[in-house]
Amino acid sequence: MKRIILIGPIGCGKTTLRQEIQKTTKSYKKTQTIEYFHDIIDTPGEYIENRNYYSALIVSSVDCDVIGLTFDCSRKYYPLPPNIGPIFLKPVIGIVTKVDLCNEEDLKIAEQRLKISGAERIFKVSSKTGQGIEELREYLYK
Ligand SMILES: Nc1nc2c(ncn2[C@@H]2O[C@H](COP(=O)(O)OP(=O)(O)OP(=O)(O)O)[C@@H](O)[C@H]2O)c(=O)[nH]1
Ligand SMILES: [Mg+2]
Repeated sequence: MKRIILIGPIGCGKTTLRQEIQKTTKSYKKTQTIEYFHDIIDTPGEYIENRNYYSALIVSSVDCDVIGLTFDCSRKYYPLPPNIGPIFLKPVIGIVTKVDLCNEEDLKIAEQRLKISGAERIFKVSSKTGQGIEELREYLYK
């Protein structure tokens, strides 16, 4: 199993994705602080949108096997810095979320942005339709 830390903008769907991966009941709650689970670390979007919190993300990522940079493809503004991946010293994957809301062009742009931030492999998921979730689960739990 690979323990993943989900990092991405406010409201991009990290917590919903965590609930989907863990197959637990979905309940909406804004993430206020870093939340630790045996298989996933969930972080608040504010932490990557505000440089002052980078060190907290780096410290938490030490307990993980992989960094999951997450971005909602329906969103135009992209707040993740280019080439942030290497600061974590761990493999980085990109997770494009909310693909149920996006067209091919949006998907391509989201994918490119995550690659520029340092993601090596890209997963495209929807926590609403379940699209792409099994592929991600397989990658994490195999
Ligand atoms: N259409 C659609 N909506 C989604 C999807 N995933 C999450 N959402 C919605 O997006 C909103 C924000 O989801 P969260 O999972 O709380 O986002 P987050 O990244 O954890 O946000 P923070 O905790 O604030 O950083 C909620 O209203 C979700 O229902 C998805 O795959 N498709
Ligand atoms: Mg959250």
